[in-house]
This record gives sequence, C-alpha cells and structure tokens, in this order.
Amino acid sequence: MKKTLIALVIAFGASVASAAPLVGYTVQASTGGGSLSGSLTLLSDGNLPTDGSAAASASNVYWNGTGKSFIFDFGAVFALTELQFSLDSNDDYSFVFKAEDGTALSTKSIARTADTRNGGMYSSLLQFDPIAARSVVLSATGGRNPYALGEIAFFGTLWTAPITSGGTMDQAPTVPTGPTPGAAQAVPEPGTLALLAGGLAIAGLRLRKRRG
Ligand SMILES: [Ca+2]
Repeated sequence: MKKTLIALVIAFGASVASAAPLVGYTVQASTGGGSLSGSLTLLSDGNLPTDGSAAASASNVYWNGTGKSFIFDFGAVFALTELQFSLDSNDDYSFVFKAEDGTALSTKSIARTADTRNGGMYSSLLQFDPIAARSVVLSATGGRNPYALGEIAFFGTLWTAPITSGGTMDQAPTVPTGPTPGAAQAVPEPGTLALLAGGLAIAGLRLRKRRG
C-alpha cells in the first residue's frame, strides 16, 4: 500500500515536471489518397511499435500512395514543444503546424533513414522551441508503399496569449487615501532639527560675544 502511494507520488511529480502529451484531440484523415488499414485510434493508444517491426502490421495505420493527409486538431491553441512519432523508415513525412486561422506556422520534415532493412518502423522524439498551434497536418511526401504511422504524440501546454496594450480596464483604479508621501517628506528628520538647533545656538553665542 505504502509503495503504491510512493509510486503514485513519483509518477505524478514526473508528469508535472515536463509537458504532458496532449489527449482527447481529434484525428481526421483525408478521403483521397488510398484507403487506411485500420482505426485512427491506433495513433494515440500509447503503443509504440518495436523498431524494425513491419510497417504493414496490425499495430499501425498504413496505406498506399502519397496523397493521404491526417489532421490532428487540438480543439484549442497549444504551445507545443515535443513531437514523438513512429513512422515507416523508408519514407519521408512532413508535419505542418497551423495557427487557429489555418496559417502554416512551421514545418518539420522527417526524411527517410538509411535503413538497411529496407523499411520497418522506427520511433524518435523531436524537441523544438514552443509553437503555438491549433492543429498539425501530417502527410507522406516520398518513399515507397506502404506508408505507415505507428504512434503520434504531441507534448505541450494550453497556450495563453500574452496581454497586449489597447484593451480597456474593467474598472477605474482606486485612489489610495491617507497622507500623501510628499507631505510626509516635508517634515524635517530629527537629525536635521538637531543640526539646525546647534547652528542657531552657535550663531547666538557669536552675537553675544560681539555685543559683549
Ligand atoms: Ca514505406
């Protein structure tokens, strides 16, 4: 029981320390460009195919031709910092990060690897400066049939737009009451008063001496 609790605390701590993988986003595949082998839920089921395993296996979504594209819609803008993927190693793929209005912000190209097995799945992790994206469009851009996706995971946090000038305030700022700082400064400090009194006393003594 205790061990379970400790493990839970450690697991929770670890997930807080780094950006969490995005969950609950929708994936949509283009209707053109060949039919898919299986459900798109395979892309986010947490199962990372073994490196070198066959592209055309039940753990993957695979298809023929480069005309296919996949849209990952996060439902809101996220500051993405990492991308984990499992792809067929004898193909080229591109990830296009898009803004809320569909503008392309950045493209990450994954070139085919010099894989002597002539294909087979491989996975890797890309890390980059935050990209505030609403969606990502993935497509195969070159290689040979079949094209395959094993697992695609995005890491990031919900994007909060920085406050910019030009907005209106909800209410007028309150004016602080009480003595103003300027008035308080006008009162001489005790040290100043002592010096002043000392000066006056010396002046008075000198006057007395002159008269005397
Ligand atoms: Ca291939």
